[in-house]
Order: sequence, then structure tokens, then C-alpha cells
Amino acid sequence: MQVNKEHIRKLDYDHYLHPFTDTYGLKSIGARVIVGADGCHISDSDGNKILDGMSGLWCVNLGYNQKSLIEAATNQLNILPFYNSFFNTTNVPAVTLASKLSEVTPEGFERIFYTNSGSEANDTMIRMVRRYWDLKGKHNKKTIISRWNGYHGSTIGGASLSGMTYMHEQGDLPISGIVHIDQPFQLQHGKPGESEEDFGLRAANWLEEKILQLGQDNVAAFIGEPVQGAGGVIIPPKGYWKRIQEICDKYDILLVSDEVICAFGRLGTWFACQHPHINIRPDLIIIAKGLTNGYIPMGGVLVGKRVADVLVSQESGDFNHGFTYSGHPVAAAVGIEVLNQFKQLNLIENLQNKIIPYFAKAFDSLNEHPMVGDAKSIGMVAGLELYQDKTKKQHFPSEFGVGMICREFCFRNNVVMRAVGTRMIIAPPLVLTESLIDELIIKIKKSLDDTYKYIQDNYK
Ligand code: PXG
Repeated sequence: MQVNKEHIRKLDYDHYLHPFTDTYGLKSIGARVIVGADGCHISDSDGNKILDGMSGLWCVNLGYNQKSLIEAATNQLNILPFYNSFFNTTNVPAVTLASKLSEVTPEGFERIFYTNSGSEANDTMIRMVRRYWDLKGKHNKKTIISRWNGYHGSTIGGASLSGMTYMHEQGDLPISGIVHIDQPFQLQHGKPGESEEDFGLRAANWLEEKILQLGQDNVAAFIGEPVQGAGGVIIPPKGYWKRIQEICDKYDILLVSDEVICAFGRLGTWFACQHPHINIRPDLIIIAKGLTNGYIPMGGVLVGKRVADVLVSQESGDFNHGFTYSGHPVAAAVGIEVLNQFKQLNLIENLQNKIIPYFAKAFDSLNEHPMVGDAKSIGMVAGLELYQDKTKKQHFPSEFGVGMICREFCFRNNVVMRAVGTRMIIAPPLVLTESLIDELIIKIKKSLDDTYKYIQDNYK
């Protein structure tokens, strides 16, 4: 597609306020204009074909140009482009998707509340767990515990649950009734000589300490991402989630698994809570992104039996919550086709048997780079640390902005990688082939080399 880049950039600056962006700063750089996509690559207005190591934004798991998804949306637009699910009405795709989801969800998950995004799903979750405890007659059980550096969205509720202080600083957040504990990140919080298991136990016990401090009768739920995504791909230590589950059981706290990134095969299982390294029995699962392959917005709260039974009981009455587009028929039609594609492509088995082991080995090889340490993956998500001295695990001074330098070189080398501080992370499409994994790793290595050289030339 031919576009006049400078014209688009001017309109962009004049009219479009981007998410999480310093608009003034963007003016001098100019936004990168993405004009098309094919398979696992995106293309920009300069004609570059860029391997998308971030699946759009953790969502285009089946890649771009999936004809069957496009047809599903187009057909549904012709049949019924919209109708709401309020006032005792429903629509066929929303019902069909809900029932098909229940075939792949963990046992006990038969119901979904639809939203349009992960943030809305988490806001829904806050209202739902508080409503649950009210209906149980435990009116003080309102506080939700989450984690510093977790990410749960950008609405008032989602941003409050998120543990990003730079978000809290804007808009007087968090709202009341949301508190945080530290993240289970051994590189940050581990003690010298501490084993992974010991750290996992110690980090999980921060939840128990917080519950005891607040009083168990005041705590409604604990929410966490099985593997933290936006915070920098923080893979939890062994034993962490097992202990979290025990604590939630012991103190009668609902467990919420935020799988907006980690569901739909990202870890190699349908849902992240089913992965052997996580292995939890959540009460609620938050989904979005991969549900519709990012082609059209949709999210939801998967509601487990314990909460569902109370919400749908004869005594409970209306749940006064919902969105115009809850259960949007076009989004639901795409969601159904995503599930079909997973089955047709035999994706989960293919990931487990072939692609994930290949990806894990390839990503691990990045540890050989002089600037890289702690390169680690789980399923199809991975992160590494950029070190000034990797033997001492010493980082570059933060003013170097080493992550941002590396991200820019990645773009120049036609691969998308995301920078989080000194961490570089990827979550490539799940339909990546072995040869595309090779392409990905070659491009990442070149970008690391370029970053290394740039720093040596400029900061000695
Ligand atoms: N929960 C999790 C775990 C997420 O990763 C949300 C909720 C919110 O979803 P919506 O659809 O409202 O954006 C997310 C979203 C990043 C980045 O920079 C990550 C997300 C969103 C935007 C940027 O890595 N995750």
C-alpha cells in the first residue's frame, strides 16, 4: 500500500493522541507508519518487511492474513452486524462462542461475561468478586491484592490493579480497596545463595503476610498474571503458584488468573493455569487479545463454578453491569473461528511437540552474547537482561537507555522486540515455523551486536 508518510505523520501529530506516548517527543521522531501485514510480518510505509516478534501486542497469535477469520467477520457483518445482549436478548455467535469456550476451559468453567478488552474484563472482575462476597453475606470482603509491576489494564480499575507506579501517579490511583505485594522476581528480590524454590516460597508468603495484615475477612481476591508480560516477562520461580494456591484456599480468598496474554496457547496449553509450571485452580480467568487474534476487540471473564453458582442463583437478582458491545456478534464470530483454527492446525500439540522446544533452545543461545544474561523462555514468551558486566550481573546506568537503543536497532534490522527497562522481550506468533524462529534469532543477534557496538563507540 502506497502512502505519503510525511502527510500521515503530520495528521498523526495534529490529531491523534497515542496510548502511553509523549506526544511532544513523538513529533521530532515521527511515528512509524504500518501499512500492511502478511503471515508473521508487518510492513511499513518505507517498504520494510518486519518480523513481528510481539504478535501485534501479544495478540495476533495466528498471524496476519488469516482468511477464515476475515471471512467469519465479513459473513457475520452481512447476517447481523450488531445487536445487544441486554433486555433478555441474545445472539447466535455470542452463545456459540461461550459454549465452545467451555469445551476447552479448565473443569468447572462453563460461563463467560463478555467485555471488549482486558481492562474492561478486570474492571468487571472487581465488580464481580465484590458482588460475590456481598451475596455470600461477607460484606467486608472487598480488598483485592495484586502485585507491583503486574499489568492488568489502563482503565481506573485496571490501572489500580496494575502495579505500575508511573500509572498510579497520573490520576490519583490506586482506587481504594486495591493493595499490592512485591513481584516474584528473583533478580530483583532474591537473596545471595537463595535457591529458586526458597525464593518462590518466600515471595508467595508475602501474600499471606498481606492477608494477615489486612485481616482475612477484608480480603476478596488475589489477582496475578501467571507469567508477567508487560512488566518484562517475569517467569515465576518454582513453587510460587503452588504456595499462592494454598494461601488462597487457607484464607478463603478468590484466585484470579489474568491470562490476557498467557491464554490461548501462549504457554503451550489452552490456558496458562493448566501449564505444569503454574498449575493452579483459579476461580476467575481474565481473557482478551488472543481470543479474537487481535482482529477485533473482545475480552471476557471466564467464571468458575464457585462464583457462577452464586451469581446465577435464584436469590441473587440482577448483576448491574455490562457494555453496549458485550457479546458483540462480529467479534464472537471471529472468536469461534479462532477456536476452529486452533483445532484445524493442531496448534497446541504442534507447539508442545515441535515449536516450543525449538524456540526454547534458540532463545537460550542468546545467553552466549557478551551483553546478555538470564535469557529464558516459557512457551512462546521470552525475556533477557542486557548487562554491562554479565558475570557480575551489573546493568548499564539507566540514563544509557540501553533497552530503547536495542529496540531501535531491532526495528532497523526488521524485527519487533519490546524493551522494558534493561529487559528485551518477545512473544512471537504461535504459527511461527522453525525457519522463522531462525530468522528471528538471527535478527535479534544482529540487533544485540549493533547495540553492543553503539554503546562501546558512544559511551566509553
Ligand atoms: N491484563 C493483562 C495481563 C494484559 O497484558 C490487560 C490486562 C489489558 O488489556 P487491554 O485489552 O485493555 O489492553 C493487558 C494488556 C505492553 C502492553 O506494553 C501490554 C498490554 C497492553 C498494552 C501494552 O506490553 N497488555
